[in-house]
Amino acid sequence: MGDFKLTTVEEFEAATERLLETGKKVGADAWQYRVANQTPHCKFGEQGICCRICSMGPCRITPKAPRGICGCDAHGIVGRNFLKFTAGGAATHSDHGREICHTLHNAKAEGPYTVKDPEKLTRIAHEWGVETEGKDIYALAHEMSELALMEYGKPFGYQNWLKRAPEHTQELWQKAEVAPRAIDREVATSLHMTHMGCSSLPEALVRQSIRAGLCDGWGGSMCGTEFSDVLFGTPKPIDTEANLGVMNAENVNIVVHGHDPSLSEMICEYADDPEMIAYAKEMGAKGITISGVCCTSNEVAMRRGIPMAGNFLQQENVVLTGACEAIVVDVQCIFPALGPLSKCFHTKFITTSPIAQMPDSDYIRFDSSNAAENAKAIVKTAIENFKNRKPDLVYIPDMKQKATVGYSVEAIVKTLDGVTNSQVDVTGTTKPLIECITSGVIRGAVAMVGCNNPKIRPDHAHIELMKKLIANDIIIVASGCSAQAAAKAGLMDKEARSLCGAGLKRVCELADIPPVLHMGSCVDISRMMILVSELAKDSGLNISQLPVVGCAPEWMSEKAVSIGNYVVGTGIDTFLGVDPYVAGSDQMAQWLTSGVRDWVEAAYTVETDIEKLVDKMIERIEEKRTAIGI
Ligand code: MSK
Repeated sequence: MGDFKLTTVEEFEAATERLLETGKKVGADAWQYRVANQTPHCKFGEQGICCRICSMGPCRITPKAPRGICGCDAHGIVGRNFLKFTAGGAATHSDHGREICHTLHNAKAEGPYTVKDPEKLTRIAHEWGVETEGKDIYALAHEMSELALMEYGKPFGYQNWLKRAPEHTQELWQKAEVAPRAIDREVATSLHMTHMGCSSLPEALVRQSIRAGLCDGWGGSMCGTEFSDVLFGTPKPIDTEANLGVMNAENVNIVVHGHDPSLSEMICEYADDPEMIAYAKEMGAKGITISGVCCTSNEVAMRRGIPMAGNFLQQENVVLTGACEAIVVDVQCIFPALGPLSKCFHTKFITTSPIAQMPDSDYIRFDSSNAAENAKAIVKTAIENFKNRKPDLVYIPDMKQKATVGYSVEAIVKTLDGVTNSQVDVTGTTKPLIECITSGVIRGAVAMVGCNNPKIRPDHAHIELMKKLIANDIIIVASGCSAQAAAKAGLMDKEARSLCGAGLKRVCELADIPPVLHMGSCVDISRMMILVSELAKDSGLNISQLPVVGCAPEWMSEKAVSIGNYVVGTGIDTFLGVDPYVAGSDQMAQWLTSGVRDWVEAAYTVETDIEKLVDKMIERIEEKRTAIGI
């Protein structure tokens, strides 16, 4: 315990500097240089007041030109841009979910894709009113995947998963007309609304933004998470490691990057194959190390304990180590820069999805019908590339931390069963966690999510916020690149409990958990929606009354805006460290930071000063405690 020490952001930065030196030797570009080329950013774009949705423009709003050629004002332009951003994110997450449903449809007893959690599949089937008695599990998998795929295009009704929310929340959604219908419909309707000559009323655009977000979090993302668990297993606590030091200079290093676990699960499977390990030895390596970047990494870390090499802004660093034989990507958050960068080294940049095709990559198209042979081919390609390494370019920073990950809702409930003083049986519920919160041992919880963004010193906001929150007895659930920032720093090591306030420290000791719980990838924020719903039902409170807030201090993607909209839409106040391009419209800012509260009992706070951001979150949690008298 005494030796525990967090890795600092300064240490991360020193390691990156050293890697950039290697890059300079081979003429490599890097995001740090491109940021310098791209700043200062366009002020019109930053404020959301540039419109290019028809070819009369582009129109830009200034005091002298307050309306575009069609007459749309700044509020309409900002609103349409915000809704388009949301639709992009909702489409992306939901299409990932759709791919998982197709993979489930291809699952067979003989593999390569099998049902690893039949109990969960049966539970969901009962929830959806599907008869399971006497049914073969694969027949059920096919039936459920077809039903799930229908959620994308159902002509009538709302998302099936909405019934998981407390009744009060469902009523709010109906009343505010934000209950999401078919997933694809909400995306299409959003794009229809933002077409030239449709909506320019901020209220209407914000309302649809919330609904499109909800079709992601309570639709497509939930399909992605739940059916990934069915296919690959529901995560439970597992030990792993994080940061670039997980790469091994003596081994063939394969880095998986992106979001869809269908690919990475297969790669992990074949990298473990004795035949492949023997082949790697034949080629002069000692073995094979798989590690991950971004949310693919979160997926395989949560289920297999595969180490996490880094998060979003660290993706180039894995190539800069000179020790990466292959970076294998599926979809989302992949820098096209990896193509030219990999050409400066021996690294194979392998793209696998028709959705994410990039120049300077080797494209090995991957789908569930050829998964086994192509995963094997990819692993073999990496092994055969080991001999092409240039030893004088190899430098892996000696930097990694231990982490315990894998806190699905099921795992959290099970793990916290042990911390209750209750005289009645509360096992299998969230009541032990509620007791910790109502007694004040834990003051509340923060859902920390989202990316890195060069506008914010990378990882600094995530880590500093988390340190202050846990010191104030606020437990953290984290996902996406925020979770990886925590893991790299050491905040997912159980010994990080020494940094907590006395109450949270005691809970971490009793439950044997770290103070920051890894809940998965960005799609898995749907897990957090289920957790708050269970907390609300078990406590008799509304979600908006719980001392829980959401935070994305370094967000950058369209997906993050969609997430923000469904987190707010679920009744959770959400704090952003980067403005979502709405500064150009006071009306839009007013709707998002206050107006939406009348519909869903929560709203956004945007605060780019990280110190102030954390104080506002703590203040909000304490206000909520006071309001319910705890
Ligand atoms: S990977 S969306 S940078 S969290 Fe999910 Fe990270 Fe953000 Fe991509």
